[in-house]
Amino acid sequence: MLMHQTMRWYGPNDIVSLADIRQAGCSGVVTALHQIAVGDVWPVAAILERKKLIEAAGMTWTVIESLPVHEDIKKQTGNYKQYVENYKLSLKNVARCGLQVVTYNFMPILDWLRTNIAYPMPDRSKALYFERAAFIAFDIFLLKRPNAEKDYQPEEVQKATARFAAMGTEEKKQLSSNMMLGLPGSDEAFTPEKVLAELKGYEGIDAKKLKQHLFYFLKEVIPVAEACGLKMAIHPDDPPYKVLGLPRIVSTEEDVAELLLAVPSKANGLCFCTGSFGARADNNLVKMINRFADNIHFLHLRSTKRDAEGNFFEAGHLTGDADMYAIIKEILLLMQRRGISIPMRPDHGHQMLDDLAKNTYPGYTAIGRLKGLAELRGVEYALSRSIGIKGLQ
Ligand code: CS2
Ligand code: MN
Repeated sequence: MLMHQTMRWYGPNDIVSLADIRQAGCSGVVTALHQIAVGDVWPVAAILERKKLIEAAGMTWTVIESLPVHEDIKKQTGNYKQYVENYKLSLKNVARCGLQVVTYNFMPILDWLRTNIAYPMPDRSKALYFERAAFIAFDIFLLKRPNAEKDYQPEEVQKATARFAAMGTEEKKQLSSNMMLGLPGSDEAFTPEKVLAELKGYEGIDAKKLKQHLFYFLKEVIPVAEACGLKMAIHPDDPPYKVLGLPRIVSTEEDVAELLLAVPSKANGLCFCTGSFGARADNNLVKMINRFADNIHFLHLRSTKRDAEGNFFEAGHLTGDADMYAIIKEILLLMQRRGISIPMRPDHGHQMLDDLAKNTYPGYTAIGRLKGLAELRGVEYALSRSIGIKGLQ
């Protein structure tokens, strides 16, 4: 068995077409109904309409990314019980339409964060970059989060102060807009005022409390997923640690072990993202794949390059800190053991070649992801032959 090759597609408005995805060698598409407000039920008609588009392009839609979790559920405020019921109904509807894997994440308020979404690489392609000093400067001097400096070491505050003093108006504007990028697939950006207001809603919610809210959510929805043959796949935090004073609770091996234990079921699964987990040096990716093998239902393969200052950028899929050879080997062995083909997508690609002249969604260019997927496919092909696994899918 080999990985089921897919790519994320942001729907009919995506500058990347379904034909591009198919020509990149994919047989599957990962997408979501981004036009439906977070928390509302996904109607069967809308699911089937999207499914039909993908099948007409000669591919299958098996993985949803994401069926988003409403903030009220994460905070257990407002109509959270109704939103949980809506989530269950959406699960039943997607199962009725033949979908199999549902990705989601439990990051409070914001989603993945980068300080620079056009970081120049030596070959003049552009990457996503997280620069710690710039991030802290944004938190203290642009977002102006009350008491933000208390979350950092004095020398880090000094570095951020110097970094901010060296920024021109344009760079400060760009930093703010990068940090306020909307949820993947939504074109409505956050504003610092909105984030500050939302942050208030998390006062008193520490990692322990947020985990309780996640485990409550899982106890409610996993039995429904199980009953309709769906696999839930939670995506880890990106970056994988506390940001803007907000707890992030799916960052480490122990976080994953706890949430899988909260509701022991194959349906309570993981989207193993080597980029998100790999942004921490203390996450041993191969060990985690081995430990959570039976609950890995979706793979994001990408590789970040970290430095000692806590900065990281998206390296090429084979040239970052993630040992892609060992990772893909572990995945091949676990797929043989389980007798299944796990869907995989090349996460984040560089902006390169013709895409440099296009207005692409950061990290989701056609050519950069095609390059990454081709490299990953090559590693899988060579490994599968060397460990005696038959043929390419
Ligand atoms: C990416 C994101 O951050 C990542 O690794 O895969 O697009 C991620 O998929 C979303 O932020 C959460 O699903
Ligand atoms: Mn990912």
